[in-house]
Formats: sequence, C-alpha cells, structure tokens
Amino acid sequence: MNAPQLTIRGIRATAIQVPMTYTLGTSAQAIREAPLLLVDLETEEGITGHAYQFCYTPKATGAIAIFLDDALSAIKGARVDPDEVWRVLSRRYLLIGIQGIVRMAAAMIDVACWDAAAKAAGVPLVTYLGAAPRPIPAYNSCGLGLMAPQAVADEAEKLLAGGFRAVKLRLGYATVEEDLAATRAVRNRVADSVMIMTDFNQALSADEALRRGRALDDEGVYWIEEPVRHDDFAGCANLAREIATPVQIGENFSQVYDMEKALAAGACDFVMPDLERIGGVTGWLRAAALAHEAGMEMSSHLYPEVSVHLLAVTPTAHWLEYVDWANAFLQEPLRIVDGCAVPGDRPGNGLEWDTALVKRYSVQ
Ligand code: SMN
Ligand code: MG
Repeated sequence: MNAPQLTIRGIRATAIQVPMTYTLGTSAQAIREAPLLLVDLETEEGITGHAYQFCYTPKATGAIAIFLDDALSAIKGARVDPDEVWRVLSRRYLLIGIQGIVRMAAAMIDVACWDAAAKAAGVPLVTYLGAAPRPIPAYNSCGLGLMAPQAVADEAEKLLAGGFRAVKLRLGYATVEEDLAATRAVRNRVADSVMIMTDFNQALSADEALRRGRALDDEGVYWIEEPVRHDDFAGCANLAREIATPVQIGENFSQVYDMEKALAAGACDFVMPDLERIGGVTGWLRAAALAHEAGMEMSSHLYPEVSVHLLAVTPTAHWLEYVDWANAFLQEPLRIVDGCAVPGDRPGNGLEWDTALVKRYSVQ
C-alpha cells in the first residue's frame, strides 16, 4: 500500500495500573489490577504509533521502559519498516535473547510501527494488511477465576450479559472434584449453546492432566487450555491423542519458532498466540501462515483491540479472547456486537489514549 514514508524520532512510555472489573484468578496467581505500559512511537512526520503491553507484574513496566530506550538508540532515524526494525532489534539482542522483558519491548515497537504505517496510509490496520474488516467471534475471558461453584456460576451469567456466547473458566483447583464442580456449576447455569473454554494455566502434571482431561471429556467444554507446563509439547501431544476435548495452547509461544516446534510435535488441536510473545504484528503474520499451512484454527490471547484486526487477516481465524482492561483508558473501547468483536474504522490499530484517564491511572 502506498503511503508516505515515516522516520522514527522517539519513543515515550507511560506506566499505568488499571482496576480490573473482574479478578483474574488463575491457578498460578490472582491478578486484581492490570499493570500496563503504553507506548507512543513518534515519527518526524508527526504521526504517532501506539501499542500497549500487559506487564503481568507492576515492576516489569520500568524494566521494559529501559529496553524501549535502549532499542531507540538502535532505530532512531530509521524508517518505520517493521520487518527491518525487527531485524535490527533481533541482531542487537541476539546474545541476551529475544525473551521476556526484551521481547516485550521489541514487540511493542513492532505493534506501534504497524500502527504508524497504517495511519500514514489513512486506513485501519486490517485494511492496511489487505483484508476486509469483519466481526470476529469473541469469548468473554474476564473473571471466572478459582472460586466457590455458586460464585463462578453467578459471574458467568454476568459475563454473558453483554451479548457474549462463550466464556473462559479457569481451572486447576486442588482436586479434580473441585474442577468438575466449578465446570458443572457453569454448565448448568448457562444455555446449552454457550461455549465454555477452560484454562489450567499449566497447573497439572502429565498424569494428572490425563485424569482431569478424561473427566472433562463428559462435561461439554469447548477446549482445555495449557493443561501442563507450556513447553512440554510431548506431554501436550500425548494428552491431545488421549482425550476427546481439543487441547489449546499458544499464549506462551515465544516467536514462531516455538509454534513450529509445537506443531511438529502434534502438541495441540488449536493455537492461540499472544500478540507480544509471538513477536508483534510481524510475528503474528508469520504464525497465521504456519497455522494456515497446518490447517489449524488460531485464536488470540489478550490485546483484543489489535487482535480484531489481525484475526481478520488470519486464514484459520477462530476466537478472539476478550478482556476489558483497556476500556479504562481508551478513547474508543472495542465494540462487541452479537457476541462478535467489531473493528473500528479509524486509521491504525484503534488504540488511542484518553489522556485524562491515562493521567488518572498513571504510576511512577
Ligand atoms: C491469562 C493468564 C494470566 C494473564 C493473562 C491471561 C490466561 C488467559 O492464561 O489465557 O487468558
Ligand atoms: Mg491462558
């Protein structure tokens, strides 16, 4: 697409902490506030690209900001060309590795570069990437953490009120009986047509995963996510062979290389890369091509605002994971209509900060 060329001038990072409407109570940890880092990639031409990072833990924001600064020293004055920027940063961080904090910084720069490029072309990111905007089926992934069965069922009802037809239930209680009780409480409360995704967040040993996976086979759940350690692809493959319910993994794929290994091992039935961990928009496009080749359905992890654009260009697009965390500071929160996420029509990836709200939630 023809667009004016842009030159990178600077990067601004703002740490914020926003309250979550629903606690994210995973088997590993309960998160009640979202620590986020907002990134503005400024260009000489006056266009600013945006990205945000969910940082998992508040201390990470400062560490990522240090690497954003470090990365800027390598790309200041360079063209906003995401492939080339990724290549330069991959070389710069070859020895430390594109992992963790370093990858977070690099991926946010990538997302912001694509945003700036789409804005320069005057079109939404989805259009810039060559697809028609379209509604993407979304499940509500807020809440449904580990709680008493009655409380989980009550929350599931609330989460469906916005027109959603699918929710994600966190599992990995101390016992299989408790997992079943939570699952049944939700299954019995919501309509039969409602999909229930489940997520163990890597809580189980290989043996326990087999036991619980077999038990869940009779409970009408749509997928079982991250049952075992995220990089135990052999364990995942064994489980995928042994149980009927589809196994879903991918939020911990670090760039497409992990995804290649997972697919080669037959580790899963579905994939759901995370925008940051897979390597930004550039990494996502590579992952989408891999999933297409493998004929595997691909969902998103977090970042629903950008993912709604990316799933529209993903040949095997499956489900968008919806969380409402960014609604606290966006000018235009992602719209959900009839259970689908709908991309906005403003140029870029749709991330425009409401500066007054950013100020309210900013932390030092
Ligand atoms: C999840 C866990 C922790 C933070 C964000 C998201 C979860 C998911 O695994 O898939 O939503
Ligand atoms: Mg998960």
